[in-house]
Amino acid sequence: MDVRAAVATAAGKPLDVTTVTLDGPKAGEVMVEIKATGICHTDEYTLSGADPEGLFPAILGHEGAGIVVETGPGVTSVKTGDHVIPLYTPECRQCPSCLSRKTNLCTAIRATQGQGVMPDGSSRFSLGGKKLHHYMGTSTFANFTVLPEIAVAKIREDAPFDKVCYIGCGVTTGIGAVLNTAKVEPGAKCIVFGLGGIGLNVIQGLRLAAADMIVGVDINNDKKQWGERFGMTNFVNANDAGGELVAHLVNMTKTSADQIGGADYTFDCTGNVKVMRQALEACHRGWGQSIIIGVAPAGAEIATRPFQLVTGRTWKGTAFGGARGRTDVPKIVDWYMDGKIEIDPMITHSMPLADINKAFDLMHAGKSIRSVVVY
Ligand code: NAD
Ligand code: AHE
Ligand code: ZN
Repeated sequence: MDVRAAVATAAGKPLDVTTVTLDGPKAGEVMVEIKATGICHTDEYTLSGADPEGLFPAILGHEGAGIVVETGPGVTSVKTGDHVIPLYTPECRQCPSCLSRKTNLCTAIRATQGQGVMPDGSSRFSLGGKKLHHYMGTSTFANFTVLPEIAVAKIREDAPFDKVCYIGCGVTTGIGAVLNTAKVEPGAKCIVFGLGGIGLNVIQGLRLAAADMIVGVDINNDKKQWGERFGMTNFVNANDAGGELVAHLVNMTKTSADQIGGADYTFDCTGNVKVMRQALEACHRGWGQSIIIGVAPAGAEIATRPFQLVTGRTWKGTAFGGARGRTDVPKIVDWYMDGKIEIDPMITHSMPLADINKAFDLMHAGKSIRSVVVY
């Protein structure tokens, strides 16, 4: 069938909004009509050419919500008409990773997902008879897409697609990093580096966890009021502190009883490896944990003196906030519908698919928190 899609034809080029061909779902797959999709920094990262797994031509997008319109043979967990959020981290509940209970990183289809194809090795998308790659197993920059049934979370039907699509990545990643990965306890002192679409969700996760001190660090002063809106207690412009940023942050966390200082938990939400180092070194000696959320370009490496780890700091990473999609995403949708978490104010821009390139311009200019394409 013909569907409308934004095609990434080559690294660094604007997306080409056009009509492409989508084949129906095969065994174990479902076709979903995507009603809305957010644009995450990771889409920009892959489009820029910085992603070592980036493939072109491809249909990007991984932060969607929609309705199941067709199921392939053998599909049992969802049916036509179900409202769903596509999952770039699926949950098969059968692979060694799912069964380990130690990780959310299901490995059932990761290999083919990284090759831009469905689990049987073929693509459902084509243009003029030529294959288009899927992206992150989701390809939500098309108004219809095909996914394995293990890669959709069924959600309640009264949830608005143009808001809960953000739970498909940013909201779950930020809140999950706090609750699932760091397991922040009430009263904790925390620092969040990068107050964009992810960092603000870390901040609202920290508010849920009842953290005492929530320091936000950014290079854009406009982010001060954004952070405060969701519970940030202090703001630091990294450029104002210069080379003294880490010392400045450690000083801020000192008390009369604790002159060592340093945060209990820090979060990198920038993807910049220099910031990742600052985040680790701003942790408290003996127990501070730094959680890497940002995705860094091909070839980039993190560095620190091993002394930082010897003296009890821990470096951790998290993907999709450690969330098990089919289990946890419906609960996060409930949290939103019950008013426990906020989404609406963070969606600063919405647009039709035809204007999707504007979402990337707004992101580059630091003017948006989240842009959403509404189909
Ligand atoms: P964004 O562009 O909305 O926000 C990034 C923020 O970082 C901006 O406010 C920017 O001003 C700030 N920043 C840039 N350089 C900085 C510096 N040196 N010091 C402090 N702040 C700085 O991006 P986003 O959508 O919030 O994504 C953030 C990162 O998280 C990206 O790398 C993205 O790819 C990654 N990400 C990871 C996961 C995951 O599962 N691990 C999920 C989603 C996004
Ligand atoms: N292809 C990239 C991987 C980037 C990455 O780490 N992606 C995150 C999700 S970011 C969502 O906005 C992720 O899920 N990682 C786990 C995985 O299996 O990819 C690269 O850098 O190679
Ligand atoms: Zn994302």
